[in-house]
Amino acid sequence: MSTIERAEVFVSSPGRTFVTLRVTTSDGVTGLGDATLNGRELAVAAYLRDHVVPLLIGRDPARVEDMWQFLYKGAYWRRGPVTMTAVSAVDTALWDIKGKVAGLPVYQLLGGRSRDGVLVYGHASGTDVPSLLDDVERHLELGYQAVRAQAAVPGVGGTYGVRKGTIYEPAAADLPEEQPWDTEAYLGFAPGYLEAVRERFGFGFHLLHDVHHRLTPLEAARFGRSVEACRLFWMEDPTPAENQEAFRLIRQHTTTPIAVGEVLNSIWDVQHLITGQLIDYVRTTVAHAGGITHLRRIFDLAALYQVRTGSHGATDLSPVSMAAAVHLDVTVPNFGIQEYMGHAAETFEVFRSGVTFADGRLNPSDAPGLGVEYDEKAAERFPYRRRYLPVARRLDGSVHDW
Ligand code: CS2
Ligand code: MG
Repeated sequence: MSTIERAEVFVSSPGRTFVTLRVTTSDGVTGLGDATLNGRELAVAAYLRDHVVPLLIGRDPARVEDMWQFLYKGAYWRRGPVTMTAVSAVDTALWDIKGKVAGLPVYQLLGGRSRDGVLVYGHASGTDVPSLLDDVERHLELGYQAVRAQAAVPGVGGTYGVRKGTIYEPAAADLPEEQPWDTEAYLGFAPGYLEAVRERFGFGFHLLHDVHHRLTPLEAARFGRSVEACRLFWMEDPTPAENQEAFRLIRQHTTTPIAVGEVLNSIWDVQHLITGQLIDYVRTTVAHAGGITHLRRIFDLAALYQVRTGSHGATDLSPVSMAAAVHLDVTVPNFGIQEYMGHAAETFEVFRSGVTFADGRLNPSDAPGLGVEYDEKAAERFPYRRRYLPVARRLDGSVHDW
């Protein structure tokens, strides 16, 4: 029987910081997992190196479900982003190994294709409405059939989601950048630029928007109602999701679809949202919600309630978890859409991925496993850089949800 012989944790910053787990079996088969948690990367690296890796050595890599239960229940302390990102990385690496041993791409182990490609959405943004419209046009010309639109709110510096340069990266400073936030200014401005997108480009593509946890439930209800004529594919994270019941109030006032879940990391964190049909898309990911094994459970629960998938796919999810996401997306019956923000060129000097983009869709590699390679030699050229996500403060100086 093959056993796990080695498990290495790599922290490198090619374009941005990533934490990558590589598991190697006694037969020399390797598997990769993404253990990146934006702004808290070293916490997961330490959790893996100091607490998880010693448990992996000598175990059977084929026992993926057993390993998941062993790491989840064996920790005693339940859930949380650090623990679940570490569990996710191990799980993903074992699925990669399982595919390589079977000589099959992971999606074939998950039931085979249900669709010919994975619909994705890209991120259009602008410092003002004209530059946003130009960026939406650029994405449509690139073949995207779905585009997220975010614009800076006049007078509110550092508004969420506005790209600086070619790749959007919010974790840009060695200490948290403190950004002002003004809900009234946002509520008075954002509906207008979403209407401007529809006026300029029509309804022949999906338009998405990320509120990014910034509103109270009633403000979110007001926002959702104000943009109903824009026919959004979804409004994302309209209010913080710790209080899952809060979404019922939003639901009572607007038919704008709701997407939640990127900051959540277990089926229990989205259970009420799904079973109460309080959301339309669940955004949990391979990287943060327990890997392929647990994310499949979340997606299957969602399918019972006609909630579709809409996994997070920002730059801080590495090409490893993006590849795993596409393997899962291409198989699940209740797939909705996959976020695809892309990565910097330096990232692909370290990660070689077989995922392909064409006509607004992604497809997984047909290589055995996930179809991703990690070049640790190249990674040495990109030493770790500490970066924090910003912190938002209201105009009175009090901390707000960023
Ligand atoms: C955003 C993310 O892509 C999204 O939907 O919410 O960019 C998020 O801000 C980052 O992933 C945080 O690291
Ligand atoms: Mg988001």
